[in-house]
Amino acid sequence: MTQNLFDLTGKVALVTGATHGLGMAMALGLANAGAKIVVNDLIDEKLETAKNEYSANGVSVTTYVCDVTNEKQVIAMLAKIEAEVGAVDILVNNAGIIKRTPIIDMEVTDFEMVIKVDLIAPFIVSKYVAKRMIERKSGGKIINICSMMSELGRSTVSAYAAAKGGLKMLTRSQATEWAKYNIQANGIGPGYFATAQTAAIREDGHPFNDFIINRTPAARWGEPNDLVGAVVFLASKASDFVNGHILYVDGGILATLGKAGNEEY
Ligand code: NAP
Ligand code: GCO
Repeated sequence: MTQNLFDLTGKVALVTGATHGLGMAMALGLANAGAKIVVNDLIDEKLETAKNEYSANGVSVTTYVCDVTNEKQVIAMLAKIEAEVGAVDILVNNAGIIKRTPIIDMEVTDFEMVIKVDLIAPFIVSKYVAKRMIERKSGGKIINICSMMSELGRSTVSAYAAAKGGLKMLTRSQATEWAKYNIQANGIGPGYFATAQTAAIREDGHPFNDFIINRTPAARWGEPNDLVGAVVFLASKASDFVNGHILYVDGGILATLGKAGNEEY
């Protein structure tokens, strides 16, 4: 019988911050591949709303209030997940924030907060998830959500780029230390996607919208569902020999210098 390399039946997937946006789309994709889904967020009301949206899509999720930057809360949440749902087999470090401010004007506290959520939190959650995978001898999957800013700089997003660049190298470090335990640590690098996080630079005729359409060979913003194939691949047996890889889902942005207008010369 042909083994279904992409079947996640019986696996427990934690997708951090997945009450909407890219996290929810990835969680729904993992559920449709058979995984049991766990979602955390900072605010219980958002989790309740999200639970209804998941249910409307035919997916039952278990939710926990947890600030992923708080080590004690993460340890407590993971213990509850293991007791109530099962030990985490697939971790998607999706939770993230961004602050768009020129370096000269950025408060140190703002820089620190972005680093805390986008880099230190994935370190914390991955550390305790991987510890249980090693103790259980279960193997597992760590998937860190990186960014174009893992490779490129852009004005006003220095903290975010520093965090996402660091997250790329944390991914490779996790792969180096954990591959021998059959834990595959990889990343997904979304291009520019239409979510709440980019609304401010995409909507109401913002000039950045035209820039991205021109800068992206696919000539469109990504839609959250564009990430489902990548996350199911990296969560499944199909990627058991893939380690430390950042899979960019960017419509071709990183493949090109870009173009001025519609020239073809
Ligand atoms: P989003 O709409 O801003 O959602 C981020 C989620 O993370 C929210 O649910 C947020 O919860 C949660 N979160 C933030 N801080 C948290 C904390 N301390 N503890 C727990 N949850 C926390 O972002 P998105 O556009 O869906 O992006 C999701 C991920 O993809 C982020 O890591 C982002 O950097 C990355 N990414 C996005 C794009 C894009 O174009 N949109 C491209 C590349 C990478 P609250 O709503 O309660 O604050
Ligand atoms: C920005 C955007 C980007 C995207 C994404 C690109 O202000 O440049 O928010 O950072 O969120 O990370 O991959």
